Amino acid sequence: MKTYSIALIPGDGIGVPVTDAAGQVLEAAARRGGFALATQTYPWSCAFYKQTGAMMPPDGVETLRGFDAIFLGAVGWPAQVPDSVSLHGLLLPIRKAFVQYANIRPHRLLPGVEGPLKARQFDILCIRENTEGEYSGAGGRVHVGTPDEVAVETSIFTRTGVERILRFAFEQARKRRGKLASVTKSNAQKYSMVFWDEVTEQLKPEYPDVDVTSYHIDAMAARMVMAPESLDVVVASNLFGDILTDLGAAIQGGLGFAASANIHPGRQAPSMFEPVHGSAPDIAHLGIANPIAAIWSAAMMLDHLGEPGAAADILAAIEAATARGIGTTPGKDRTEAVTAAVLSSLV
Ligand code: GGG
Repeated sequence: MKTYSIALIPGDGIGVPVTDAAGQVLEAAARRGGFALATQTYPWSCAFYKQTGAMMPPDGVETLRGFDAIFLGAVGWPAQVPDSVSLHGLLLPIRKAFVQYANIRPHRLLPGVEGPLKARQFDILCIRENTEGEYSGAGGRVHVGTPDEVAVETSIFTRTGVERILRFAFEQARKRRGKLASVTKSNAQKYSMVFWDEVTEQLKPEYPDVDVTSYHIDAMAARMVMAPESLDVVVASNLFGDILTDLGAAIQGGLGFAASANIHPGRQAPSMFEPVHGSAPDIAHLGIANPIAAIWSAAMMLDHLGEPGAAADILAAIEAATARGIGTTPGKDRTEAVTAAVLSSLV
């Protein structure tokens, strides 16, 4: 029987219950699909940081390298560890080390989910550059705590990095409805974003079947609210993609529905799957975290691993649950109730 090795990092807060839910669903889908999952759990988190002084061990990345995929819950517990430390200590190093340069985030309304917009029929695939740009971590501070203090944070855009994410987005558009929106702020950011626009123009002739339009980030934010049905694939830099996909999550009904995949397209290293949401300390102990984003991310993982049938089964099970009104309203249903509803379609 085919067995896939999965490194599971529940992380902090609601990362723990939602990865548990996703794990139960993955097991059920594997049984049904005739394959197996060999899961190894790692306790890397802010609690781990408090004990050891690091978010993961020095050989953490090497430990993960041999797995077929990584499944992550959420990172962050700001009351104990500054968010900048936890993010740069776990999630961002994994994305960079395994060159998971394509962060894929689907935004559409599940059956039974109202969402805040009148628009009902949008289906957007956001592609976020995931390894450089504004989250490159290059910078520093001098004269700290004095009136002369200076903080510098440098965005890094390489031709390799920009070209590969744009090519990935063109390919995705080609597989979908053939429309690509490339997002920058090239009127204000006259080096990096003008460069991004230029690379988009340079690649255009190679994809004559894709209708590509460049937008400024502010105009795209408005469009995602006013005319989301006009969008197909949206590609943006690391920071812009991070922000736009929280907006995407909002229009699909909330962060509890927003799934994501951090893909290493070359497949020489593991890809990582995670819900878009963070650790949500305010609701972490209430038992009401919506596991749908994590379960949908698990479906994306199976699709990536070569089990599209099992992935489709999970998505259908999510849709059957939400169509019955389960998991559709934030805080209404308990995590176990939503998980049980999804599992009931996978027996
Ligand atoms: N589910 C992973 C998580 O904790 N996300 C919260 C977050 O702030 N992520 C930052 C990022 O995606 O760059």
